[in-house]
Amino acid sequence: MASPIRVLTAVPICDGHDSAINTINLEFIRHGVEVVYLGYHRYAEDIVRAAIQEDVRAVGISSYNGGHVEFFAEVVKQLRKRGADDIAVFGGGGGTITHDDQRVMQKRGVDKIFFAGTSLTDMVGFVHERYGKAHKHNGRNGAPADMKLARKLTAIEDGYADGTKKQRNSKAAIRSQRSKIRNTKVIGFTGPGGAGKTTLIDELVLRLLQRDAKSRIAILSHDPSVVGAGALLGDRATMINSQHDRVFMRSMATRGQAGGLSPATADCLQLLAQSGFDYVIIETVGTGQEAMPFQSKLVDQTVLVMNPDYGARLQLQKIVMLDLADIIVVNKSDQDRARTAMSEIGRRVEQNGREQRVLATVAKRHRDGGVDQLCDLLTPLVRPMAKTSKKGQPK
Ligand code: B12
Repeated sequence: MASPIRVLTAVPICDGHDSAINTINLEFIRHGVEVVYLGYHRYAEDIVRAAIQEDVRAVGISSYNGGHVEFFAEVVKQLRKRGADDIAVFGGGGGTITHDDQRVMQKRGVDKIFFAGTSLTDMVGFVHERYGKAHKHNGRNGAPADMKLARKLTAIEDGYADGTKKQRNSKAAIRSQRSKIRNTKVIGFTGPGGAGKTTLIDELVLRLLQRDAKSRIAILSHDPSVVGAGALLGDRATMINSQHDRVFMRSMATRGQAGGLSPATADCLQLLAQSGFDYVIIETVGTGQEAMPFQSKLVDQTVLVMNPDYGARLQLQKIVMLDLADIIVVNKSDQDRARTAMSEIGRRVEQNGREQRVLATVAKRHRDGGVDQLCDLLTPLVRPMAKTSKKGQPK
């Protein structure tokens, strides 16, 4: 089976009209398209970086607040400048984009504008017809590193989709690939949907970027899908700090695999780790009580992110990751139930008799002390704020 069509959608800077694109996203997904949604109020530069890293076939822009002629043309220009002229640009903006505007925009390289009154069926049909076939890359050696890496990740995903690649999930295979990538720290984030994993990762990325002016970070973010179907790959819409040239982010659909990751995750992880990143962060889909996504030493450290509101205390006995995670984060700890949650979870992991840390965070809050602590725990060797003993040795 061929991989689904991947497109990226976004709303331009200074524009909060996201209702149209949300409707269009859902329709694309229902018709087998993997949609990487970047959200609203986005710079042309962020759209172009994301489109290249995600290796999408086209970028769909929904614009209502004016400036569309310049904005669409800027996206086309920057894509061309970065050698990604095979990524098409299309979109709409109801009555705010006139037919005269469209003529100018098409002269500047925009593929297609949809006007008010076009049916969703017509738009879906256009995407399938125009972007249904994979890019023919021109194989230029000068392609930027991000683009080369993005295309290799696509090739891995395609290999699993068409059956030419089989999952290497044996413990020995994973151990051998991990031993080749010692310089990269791999951190796995998991936890139920809505606990704030993506926001927490974004805040962690901010700290990692600030602490080491040269560090490069990769993020592999997963969202659920069934085999051959579409998916909303929406984690980028939450990311603010991760829209950065030192961050390479890739959104992956699970494509039918249960447990929180994709069949291609281990191979993609290996490729990223061999590509010189200092940190690779893996985010699973929102998981259930039984999930154990990071088996066989796939990652160096695991972080379980929880909501303070998980139900009765008995529920904690059933969450397998509470036995396995290195760090348990109770996010949204500004909520009333957080103190109880911290104490119940603390007592639950005490029973495991191994070194596990329980932290409270409010990831949505700027400069949150809990997120600082998490960053310290994950980066003990580079931490400039490390507490030292009297002898000057790190504690
Ligand atoms: C809904 C709406 C809002 C909602 C937005 C809710 C939301 N979260 O999106 C609210 C009430 C919040 C709002 C606020 C504002 N709005 Co308003 N809003 C609209 C409205 C009524 C509809 C837009 C819409 O969603 N249409 C539904 C879509 C599905 O249909 P469509 O627009 O016809 O689009 C078709 C195609 O173009 C295509 N399409 C659209 N996008 C894309 C993208 C892709 C990839 C593809 C393939 C196709 C495609 O899909 C449709 C197919 O039929 C328009 C007026 C209008 N009738 O268009 C004003 C309008 C866009 N808003 C306007 C203004 C001025 C504002 C405000 C600045 C008002 C204010 N002073 O506060 C704020 C700005 C908010 C912000 N943060 O940016 C103006 C813009 C004027 C301009 N550009 O010159 C408009 C045109 C109203 C007007 N006539 O004055 N707005």
